Amino acid sequence: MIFPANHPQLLSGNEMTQLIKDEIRTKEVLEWKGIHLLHFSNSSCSQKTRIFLNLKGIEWVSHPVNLATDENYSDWFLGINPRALVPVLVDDGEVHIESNDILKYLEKKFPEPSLIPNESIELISTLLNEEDDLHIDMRNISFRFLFGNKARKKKTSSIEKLEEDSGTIQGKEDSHKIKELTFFKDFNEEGITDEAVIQSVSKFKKLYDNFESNLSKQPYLLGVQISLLDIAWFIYTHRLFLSGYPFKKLHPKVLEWYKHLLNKKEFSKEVKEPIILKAMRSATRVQDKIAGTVLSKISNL
Ligand SMILES: N[C@@H](CCC(=O)N[C@@H](CS)C(=O)NCC(=O)O)C(=O)O
Repeated sequence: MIFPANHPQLLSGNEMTQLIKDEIRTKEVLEWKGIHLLHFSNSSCSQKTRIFLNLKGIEWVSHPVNLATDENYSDWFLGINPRALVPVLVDDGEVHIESNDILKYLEKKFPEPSLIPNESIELISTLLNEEDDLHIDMRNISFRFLFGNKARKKKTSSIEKLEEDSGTIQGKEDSHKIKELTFFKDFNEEGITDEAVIQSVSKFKKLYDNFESNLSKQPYLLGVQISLLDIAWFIYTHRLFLSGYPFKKLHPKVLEWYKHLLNKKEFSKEVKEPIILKAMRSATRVQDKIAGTVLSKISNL
């Protein structure tokens, strides 16, 4: 597959998720020059964005936002993303949110090396929407099996703050915010239930069955060359792998592809697990083993 360098069909700037200048309440970012990324070390969408930046060799300024202390609910952060989510890209004072839109924007600005092949733009956009639609499913798995069902409880004050925030996106009240609020309210109340795990895992399994057949014919998800789709799915696969999803048994080709990507430094350095998270994951795994509630058992895989 040939990957041309220019992308005339990529979305134009105003079709992407970019805040209008007047919507940016944290005015200091208007003065920032160059590429700045607001991100969190262990956030999957931030990891995806950082791997993309690494592969492109783009220079960027790092602004860590600590999700563990709800820093994303500060007035400062809500002033650049009223959804209270990372990552956020600031490029010469312009504010872009939504990781897949950020990456499409960067692809257009930095076409080499190509990570969105011209002939696959529509396909990639569709598949990236599918990936984004699974974000809450990914959260269900991560929160249940990696962070433990109690560890990421959201402060009521943070939930109320997001509920009351009046920030808009592209001139409109944000319809996505309700999804975030619902997730965290439900999570605070009952954690991630077995039922939620079963449903989320079955969605992933269906997609991995397709990937398994693609990857038995070609090295990367879209062909012979690495693309943004590989980066996006590498991150999900990494999370599922650490959560105990049985790749070896169900999707050996996917496992091979994942390990091949993990061997690349641009990938491995972004998913390095901090000791504290590794300890939380191990403790969760031990408890699950004792209770007979590991992922494969709950999901009957
Ligand atoms: N669709 C969004 C999802 C972003 C998202 O959910 N980010 C998570 C981290 S991966 C976040 O900021 N969560 C806030 C929290 O946990 O408080 C994107 O692709 O950028």
